[in-house]
Amino acid sequence: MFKTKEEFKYEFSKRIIEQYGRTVEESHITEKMMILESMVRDYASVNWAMTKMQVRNNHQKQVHYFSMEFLIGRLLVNNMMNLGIYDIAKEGLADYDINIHELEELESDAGLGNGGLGRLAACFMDSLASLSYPAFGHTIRYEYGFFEQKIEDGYQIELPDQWLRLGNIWEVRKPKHACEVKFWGRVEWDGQKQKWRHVNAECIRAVPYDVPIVGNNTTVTNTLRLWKPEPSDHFPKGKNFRLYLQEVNDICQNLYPDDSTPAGKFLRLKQQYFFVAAGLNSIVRAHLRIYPDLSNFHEKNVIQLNDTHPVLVIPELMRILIDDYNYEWDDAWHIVTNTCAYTNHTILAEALEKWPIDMMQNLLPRVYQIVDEIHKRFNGYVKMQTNNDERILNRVMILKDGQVYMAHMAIAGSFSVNGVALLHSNILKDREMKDFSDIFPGKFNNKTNGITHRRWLVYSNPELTELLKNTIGKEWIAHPERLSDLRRYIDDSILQNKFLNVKYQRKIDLANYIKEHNGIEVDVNSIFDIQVKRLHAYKRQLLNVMHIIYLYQRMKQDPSFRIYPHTYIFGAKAAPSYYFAKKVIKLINSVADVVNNDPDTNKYLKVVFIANYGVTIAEHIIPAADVSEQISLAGKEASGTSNMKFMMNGAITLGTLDGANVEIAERVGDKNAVIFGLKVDEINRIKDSHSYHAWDYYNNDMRIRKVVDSLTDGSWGQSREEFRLIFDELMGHNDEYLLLADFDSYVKAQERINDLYQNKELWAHMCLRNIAESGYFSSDRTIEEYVQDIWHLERVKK
Ligand code: DL6
Repeated sequence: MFKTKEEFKYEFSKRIIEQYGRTVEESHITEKMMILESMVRDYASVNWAMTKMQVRNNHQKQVHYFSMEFLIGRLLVNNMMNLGIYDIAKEGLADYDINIHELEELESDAGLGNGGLGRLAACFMDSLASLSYPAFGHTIRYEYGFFEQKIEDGYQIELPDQWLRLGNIWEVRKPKHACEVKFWGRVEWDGQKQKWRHVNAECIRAVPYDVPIVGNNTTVTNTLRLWKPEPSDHFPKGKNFRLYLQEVNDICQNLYPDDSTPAGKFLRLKQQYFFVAAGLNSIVRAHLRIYPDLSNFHEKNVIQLNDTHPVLVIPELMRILIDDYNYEWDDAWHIVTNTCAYTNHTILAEALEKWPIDMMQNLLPRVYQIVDEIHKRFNGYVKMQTNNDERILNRVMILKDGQVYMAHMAIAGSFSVNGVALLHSNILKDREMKDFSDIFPGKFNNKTNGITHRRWLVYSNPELTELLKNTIGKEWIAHPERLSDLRRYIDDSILQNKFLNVKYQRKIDLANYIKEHNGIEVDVNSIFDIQVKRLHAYKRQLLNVMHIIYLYQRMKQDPSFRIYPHTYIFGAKAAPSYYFAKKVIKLINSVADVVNNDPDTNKYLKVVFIANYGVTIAEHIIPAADVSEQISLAGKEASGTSNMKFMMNGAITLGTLDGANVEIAERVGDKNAVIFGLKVDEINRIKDSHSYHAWDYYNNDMRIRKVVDSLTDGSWGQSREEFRLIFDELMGHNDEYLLLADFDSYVKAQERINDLYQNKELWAHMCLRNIAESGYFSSDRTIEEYVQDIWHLERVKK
């Protein structure tokens, strides 16, 4: 492999000639990009093969991270940086007059996810490899990512996200590890063998595509296994061929198909079982290549269930042990419950999955039988633990009201259940899942999320990284907690100025992006106040817009009232069938149209909606932020991870005491975050006593009334009905997420930001303090906690 620039250039030109029959100069830019990618992949493959061999030969325990999503983003720069070959490649390409950044821009984001849970999985994979722990990820090889968002006339339009348009050079198809996954059919008792058989099943072949996950500054390279469905050799007798092919393809077309119809629900369940069954099959086979049986399976494998989507691992592993390897129920249960661990990422009822029993029974007849048995035995256990308390039993049952409660099965079948921030874990333990934590004391724990500082600081903000290196050296790159070395310098005025200058450069970069993509000029000296995340009512983007409307109305009404110039920036995708969320996007864009074009106010106030928010765009946006909007209703955001990315890049959190904001605020101290709004216990009191009346706020606060009225009086250039849905959500449905209750304290928090920002010295001090305290939120710390408390792994041995 190349070690010098000259070797790189030789290899690069040789491959271009061999592959495309042209010289470097003659080749097309996409050809150059694909050759560069293939060189990096091959560079990594030696370590990849070695890692697999070392783990196997040393009989090491591995973690298998099962997740419906891995939002890995682009890999080219990440892999080159992690391998330490970025500079060689950059300089070698420059000799050919190729700007490496132009090649980087051609890579598409691997869109195998849609939000925090998927990006967390990707950060975890990066940290696992970089800390040299053996790990596998399992998911589906989706043909299309979540969706590509375009904004037309202010509305969100969804287009297919063709992330595989240029192929995916990182993946390696591994047909030898393919297996069959069975759906439909029925079960019958085989009296001779004394066991159940799944007959008349429709088989679908699962073929793995492996992607190397390259660690930083280590030879360890792990695997992300993407499962692709293909037609089976055992073609279902009598089935229409085209229909069968269609059904096979459907499994991997999209992440989260619309589940508002039974067909959509079936498809989601099919997807889940497909990758769970395939993943388990490959783990079991790999285990049996080393050990004579599966009795020590749990000593060599731990399976982390990323939310409820992969929870079918529990009955499927039981099925494999009992049906395929003749284990007795209790022995199988012992293995399963010592293998599986479950992470909960949300308490929102709609995200805690339940599947209709008849659906599971039809699609997965043998698996369902096992679920039923788990349910019965779990009931017995609960009765024993609770002195036959029927009320508790009713609340925790796995099968009830004709549905399978996946979270309940996850808790029953795992040895560990964790939340993703302290507050969230406590809410699970003390409120939402209290019955379970009483039944299983000790099973519940917290693992506060983290983000990989390599992607989110080192690679995406090289200017800040350079400044940090020049100030505190580079130990923090391998040991992010050492960012705390910065504490000593946060009052150094030279450093403060340098930091403000770096921020300014990044704001110019973002301003250029906005000019190019939105056609809006923004003032680089204004406060860049940014809210980027999925669009959801509980995240309260609407509160942010309401505040903008209030500022605009007040400036229009009172020429003596002016704010420090502010650019409010949003980025958010709304689920295609989530009408309220789509209306909020339309509202943001409609308000932007009016505000940005009003010469009375547009020196002070601009609003920008950046379309198609995703990993790559985030890498531009986050380093440019002055203010990080984290304004969910307290208790609803499990953790949040953009809050950590912003903090690490020196933005000030403007947030509620929700999710990991609580820990951020604790670490940076009251003075270095701007916290507002109702706290969880206050909200619980309000909700429990049904004492909240949105109309009282409307009637008693003129600001609120004017803002709310503007939704239906045509202020935003629309018909009066355009935003009726939003009005109804607030006033008709009594403002479920308490926006009106938090409005006043949000206005005050924004005023504090205004004041603080104008004191440059103080502001820079605050930003640097945030960076200095952000090491805790590296996913390296999170992974070490998972390793110590749950997974019990050792680093890959040579
Ligand atoms: O844990 C990762 C991430 C949290 O940071 C967010 O607070 C939480 O909303 C998100 N949860 C999901 C839930 N998806 N489902 N189901 O994405 O997880």
